[in-house]
Amino acid sequence: MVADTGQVFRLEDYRETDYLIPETQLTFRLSPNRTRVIAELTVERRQGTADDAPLVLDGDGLELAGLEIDGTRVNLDNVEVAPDRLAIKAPPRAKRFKLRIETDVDPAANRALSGLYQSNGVFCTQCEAEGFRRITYFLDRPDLLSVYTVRIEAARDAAPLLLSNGNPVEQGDLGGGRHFAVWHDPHPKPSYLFALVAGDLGLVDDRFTTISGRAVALGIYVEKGKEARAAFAMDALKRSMRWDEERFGREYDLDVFNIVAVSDFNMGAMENKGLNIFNDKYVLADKETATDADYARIEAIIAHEYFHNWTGNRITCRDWFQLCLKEGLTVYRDQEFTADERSRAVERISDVRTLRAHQFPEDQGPLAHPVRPRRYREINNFYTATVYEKGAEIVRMIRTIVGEDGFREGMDLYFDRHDGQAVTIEDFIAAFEDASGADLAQFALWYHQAGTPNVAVNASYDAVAQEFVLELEQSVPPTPSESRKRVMHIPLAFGLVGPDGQDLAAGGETDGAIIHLHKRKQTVRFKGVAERPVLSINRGFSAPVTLAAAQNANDRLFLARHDGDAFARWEALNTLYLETLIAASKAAKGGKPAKFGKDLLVLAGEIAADEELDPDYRALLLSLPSETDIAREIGSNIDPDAILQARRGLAAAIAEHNGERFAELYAGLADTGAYVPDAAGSGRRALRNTLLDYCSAASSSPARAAEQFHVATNMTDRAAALAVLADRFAATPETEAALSAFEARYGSDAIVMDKWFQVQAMIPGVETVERVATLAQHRGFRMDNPNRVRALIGAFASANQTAFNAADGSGYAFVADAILAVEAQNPQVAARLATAFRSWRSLEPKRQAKARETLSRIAAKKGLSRDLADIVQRTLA
Ligand code: B3K
Ligand code: ZN
Repeated sequence: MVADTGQVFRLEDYRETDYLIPETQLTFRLSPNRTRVIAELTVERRQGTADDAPLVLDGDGLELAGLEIDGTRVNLDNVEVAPDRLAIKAPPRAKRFKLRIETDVDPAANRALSGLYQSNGVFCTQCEAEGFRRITYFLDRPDLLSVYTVRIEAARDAAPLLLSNGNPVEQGDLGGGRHFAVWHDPHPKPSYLFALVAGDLGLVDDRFTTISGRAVALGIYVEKGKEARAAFAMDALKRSMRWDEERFGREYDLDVFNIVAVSDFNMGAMENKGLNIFNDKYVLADKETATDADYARIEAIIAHEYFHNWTGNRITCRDWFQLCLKEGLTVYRDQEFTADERSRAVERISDVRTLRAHQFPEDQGPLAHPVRPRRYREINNFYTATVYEKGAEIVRMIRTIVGEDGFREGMDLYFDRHDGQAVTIEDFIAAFEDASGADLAQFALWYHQAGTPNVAVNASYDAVAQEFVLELEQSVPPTPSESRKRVMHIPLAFGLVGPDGQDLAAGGETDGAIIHLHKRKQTVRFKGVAERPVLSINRGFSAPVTLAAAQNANDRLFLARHDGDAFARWEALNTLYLETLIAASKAAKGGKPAKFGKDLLVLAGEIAADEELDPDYRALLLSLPSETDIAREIGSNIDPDAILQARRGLAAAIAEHNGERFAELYAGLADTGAYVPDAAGSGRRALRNTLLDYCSAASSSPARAAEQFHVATNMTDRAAALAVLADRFAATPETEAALSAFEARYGSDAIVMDKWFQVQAMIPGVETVERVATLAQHRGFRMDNPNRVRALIGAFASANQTAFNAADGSGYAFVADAILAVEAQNPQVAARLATAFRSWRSLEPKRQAKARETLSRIAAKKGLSRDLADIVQRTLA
């Protein structure tokens, strides 16, 4: 564990290295407790490097076992050796020399899951961001590109499979039960993309022929016996490869592409060149064990990691401040892939919901940072929703500004210009400016200023002058990174919707249907408008902003029925729900019953039955904002119990008003054909399960949900029914019976049992604190497995508003203890868990005090890791 030293890394301190390492040869003599790593590096003095410049390599917890230069053992008097550093004071003056470094590492003891470790006995690696330095001393930074040749030696029984990046070149026997394999990756790459896997795994193989005719052997390796569950991932991989050729003109560039699924993994997956390593929950799926949502995540993550081959690997980041260069862009690409493969409208709404749920609170709280940060203490804490999701929104806005063709030309220029380089956000922006002639100087502030901009919109119509006038005003709230903000370029797609529901020809001072807000205040006039239109603004969520638009409920109801933009239509309804829920939670806080206007209840009934709308879109239209969504909109002095009560109240009111209709629709959507996890099949199930939730909201009986649980023929319907039972009928025998049946059936399948842990962690109410504490003692739970921790502790802390924020502070105390227990083995996962506290200042005063106390207790602990100290100190600041 890297203890906190308080050191801060700054963007402006970037310097090129004095030395290059054009070639890297690695030999691994694998053994669980003592693996010898031999690194033979070709080191080259960069032109202009001072004669006496030392060669300083990064390490992390390393033990040096040997050091030679050009075949001669190095006198250690001229070397500074520490676990985190190897400094050769006077390297040879020659242009090139060979450096041979031997280190010993202990993969079995590595529970931080960074560097070389073991998962279920399989050797594997995770090097991004700074894990390679836990394997050998190196210039472990993304701008140092090297060509790797890797030789792996291992016991044949334990590890018949030996994989690394690139193409296989040789394999053979070593006698004594050991064997070896050699891999060569011709593409120069940074160390964070290095990977190795050795173990005994099952294989699913296939072939792909690229557009220019290159034959690629595809392999997905999973735990033996689970091969059938990798078929969907393989299909998603082939579709991703084809899509990148068609949409971005990007072809694959090696003879093999391998994916390995492991059960102990700190995040979703990793894009190592030619050898992606995945968290097994994002590979394995069949209808008995995975939900539609799981299938969709698998497809998106397989695509995301594959797309990194060009956006991240062929063109990488100059330094870690540029992380969004690969992550924001690759998220944008995977979102477009899903939109093309499934439903564009549903994908956009889902992406916006994710952005609001994860990025907005980050941007509005103590952890806010620019999409391209200027300083960090621990880079792993910057793999955030801001870098990923807001980063993707910026790319989307560039496309809106330069247009579809300009965007493709800009991307092509970026690929042509920078293939094989490590570059910056400035290089990325320049490609679009040069290809399209657009001036993106003001727009670039999106990368540099944190905080969610707000746009106040005031619309007025003058019937006599036949003029519609829009007054817009932008503001960006102060954040820890910048107290004063500059005026941004905000592209707002819009429409003026006439009484017949059709858009009026826009005209006015706009670029087609986009208003480019460049100034703090801007007025836009539309002349010759014969009748008062209804304004639909920020269509498609063209800019990631909050809007303060005074619009009456009738106009919102009108848009919710008629807006031609599918996103804006959903948004109008969502805003109505939010306004209603905020009013109801205020009432609940004051101990008064809520009143719900009939219009909204009627509209929900109409939508549910509207056969012209796709079922998945209908399901989204019917989904109420989550408790966290409502809390975020309220913003301050939050009482989670009042929010829960309001949300329950509105759901019941909608359900009671539409009781019979919902029950009939629910029955009519019953599963008939075979299970297909595509947009059509999953849409139908999503709508039906949304209706199950409503029908249960209006009933005091768990019978319907229990019935669905027991007759379900797929995990989507089974898990949805279990969620309704747990959420609404936690204390009933039906729910206990369903939980027991689930455990009896899936007890030995860890990734399925995560659903069982999670569904219980989310049961509203303070009693859940005790339930979760008991579940943490369950034989299937392990504090050293990130999936288990996220399913139980993570879900509890980030999604269970009433229990985590229990007024007596017991939820906070439990999570704090869990964070410290996790930290002892895995600081990265502990730090991520701690971000659940980021919105503590928006709570009502009593809860705030409890949260502050708890955070201070963590902060006061001696010897905190850099990861956790960074998060906790920023959260308290
Ligand atoms: N690039 C990895 C994330 C690495 C996280 C390191 N803490 C997965 C991805 O974004 O595709
Ligand atoms: Zn990524």
